[in-house]
Amino acid sequence: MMASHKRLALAEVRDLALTVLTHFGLGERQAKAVAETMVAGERDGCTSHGIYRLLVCAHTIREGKVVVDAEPEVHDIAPALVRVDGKGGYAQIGFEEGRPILIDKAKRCGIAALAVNNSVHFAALWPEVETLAGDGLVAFAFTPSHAWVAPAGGTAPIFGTNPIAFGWPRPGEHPFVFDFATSAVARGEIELHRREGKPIPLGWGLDPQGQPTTDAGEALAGSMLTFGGHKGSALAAMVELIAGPLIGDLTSADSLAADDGAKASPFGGELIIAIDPAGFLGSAAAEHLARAEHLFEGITAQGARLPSQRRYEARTRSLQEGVLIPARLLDDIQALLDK
Ligand code: NDP
Ligand code: PYC
Repeated sequence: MMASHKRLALAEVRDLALTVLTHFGLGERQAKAVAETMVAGERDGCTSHGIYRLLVCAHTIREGKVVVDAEPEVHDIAPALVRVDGKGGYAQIGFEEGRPILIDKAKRCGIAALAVNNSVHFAALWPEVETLAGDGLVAFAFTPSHAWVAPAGGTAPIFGTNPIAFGWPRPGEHPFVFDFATSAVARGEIELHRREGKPIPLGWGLDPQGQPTTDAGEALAGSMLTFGGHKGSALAAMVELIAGPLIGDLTSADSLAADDGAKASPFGGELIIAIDPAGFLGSAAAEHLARAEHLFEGITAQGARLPSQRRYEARTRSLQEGVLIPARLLDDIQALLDK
């Protein structure tokens, strides 16, 4: 094992996360839900959204940007629509509250959407689409963040890192899931490069003067770039629109303005859409889902891998062996408990 890393069992990661979150005054329900997403991030090798985020949560709570005892409020607004007002708490409990209603509506109407509003969001989206796909639904999730990303052809931040996640149910297999930022990479990944003093590849960001940079700190101070040039830029704009104004919530620019220099996690909304294959297909759904498997076979037969394959493999390993956490990160997390 690398001396710079320590191996922890997942139960130890969970205990550490709960200890820190409750130390900062986060209520029990939120602490549990938030800790679970961090454990899932570490377990699946998604370290930019694992327990590194304890540093971010501690700061966000200390800045007074989270309602620590928030209780989400459900608004059942239409047969296929549900809105959950997160009341200023973390988005995880908004999703937790809305999920069973979304599933029920999707199964009754064939398609349904959940808007989680007024929430603090720092998390990866794959846990949500994966669980919905596990319930047999095709799922999409979108959320804006803070205005950190320049549009293609521009040099000033306007978009958030705006992730898009998709989940597809597979009989007898883990769901097919992808989840990525519409920026070249998540901001958390650039933060991790900065912490480790590592350069970033060209194409991830511009310095404050609008010039390409390999310096993580300069890119964080300047602007991040979208993936795929104008294509990622258009998708980032779509996420702003459908998970901002469409659901009556903030854009990434609004979120950054509301942050007012606190450097806390983004605040706003998330849109989750669920489709029941049986809505279109009725009793033929199983036959068509089985047909979809040919697509996955066609990908893997070429030696290419499916998105989430790495994650599922990491999960199997972590459940047996635990996870390696950088010793410096553990020190920084422990130091939070002295504050
Ligand atoms: P990546 O660029 O690492 O891309 C992630 C996705 O692409 C995963 O589904 C991954 O699967 C898949 N993938 C990667 N390499 C391959 C490959 N060679 N073949 C097939 N599939 C591949 O992620 P990002 O840095 O863009 O985003 C990381 C996380 O950050 C996301 O979970 C996102 O939700 C989160 N995020 C959250 C935000 C928020 O506001 N809450 C904002 C921005 C990002 P695998 O996991 O198996 O490698
Ligand atoms: O890594 O880009 C990111 C991010 C923003 C909000 C949560 N994660």
